[in-house]
Amino acid sequence: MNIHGFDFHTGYLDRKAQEELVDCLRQIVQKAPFFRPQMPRTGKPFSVEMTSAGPLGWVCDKRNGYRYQNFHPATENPWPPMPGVLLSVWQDLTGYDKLPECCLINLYRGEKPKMGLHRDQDEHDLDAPVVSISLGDTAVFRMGGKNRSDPTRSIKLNSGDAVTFGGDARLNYHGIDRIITNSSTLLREGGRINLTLRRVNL
Ligand code: MD6
Ligand code: FE
Repeated sequence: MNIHGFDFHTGYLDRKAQEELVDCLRQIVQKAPFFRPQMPRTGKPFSVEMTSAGPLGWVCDKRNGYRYQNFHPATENPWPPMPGVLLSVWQDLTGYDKLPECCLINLYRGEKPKMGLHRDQDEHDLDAPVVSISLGDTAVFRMGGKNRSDPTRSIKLNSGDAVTFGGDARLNYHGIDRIITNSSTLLREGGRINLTLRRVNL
């Protein structure tokens, strides 16, 4: 991959590590259930469900838009702690001197879930990379450039793949076009889970 700051680690987690991570996520989701965010202003529901772990979680609704907050929007409880294994992944892939504060958990399941072209720009610390881990069904990921109209390329993200977005690529546009149903046996209920680890505060 020749985009500076965009690193693609194919097969980063082996099957056993993926299964252990899924067990860990089940415990998180018991305490912090998936919810369906809404677009700012229009209130249109996302096709993806979300939850978070760590001191901060990313939420979005019609009234208050995109933001990080320290409690779950439905239970109003603090988010479950960041799993230690994800702190190790962060250290290994980024070597960054500050810890990630949010593990955003995206669930792609049901009728044609996708995520439109966007930039991750709600964080204050834009020097910190974003680390993404894919679990379950393969995703067709779209990688763009600094402007929405820049050329894009399509990349398949398989279960166990990790991607880091840092440096010049930190604010590049990207999205998920579609999920290839039944391409993985990892998740009993099917679908795909994506984790993104983020440092939010400076
Ligand atoms: C996803 N990923 O893979 C969506 N954001 O489901 C993202 O939006 C993303 O993969 C920032 C950095 C890496 C990512
Ligand atoms: Fe993103």
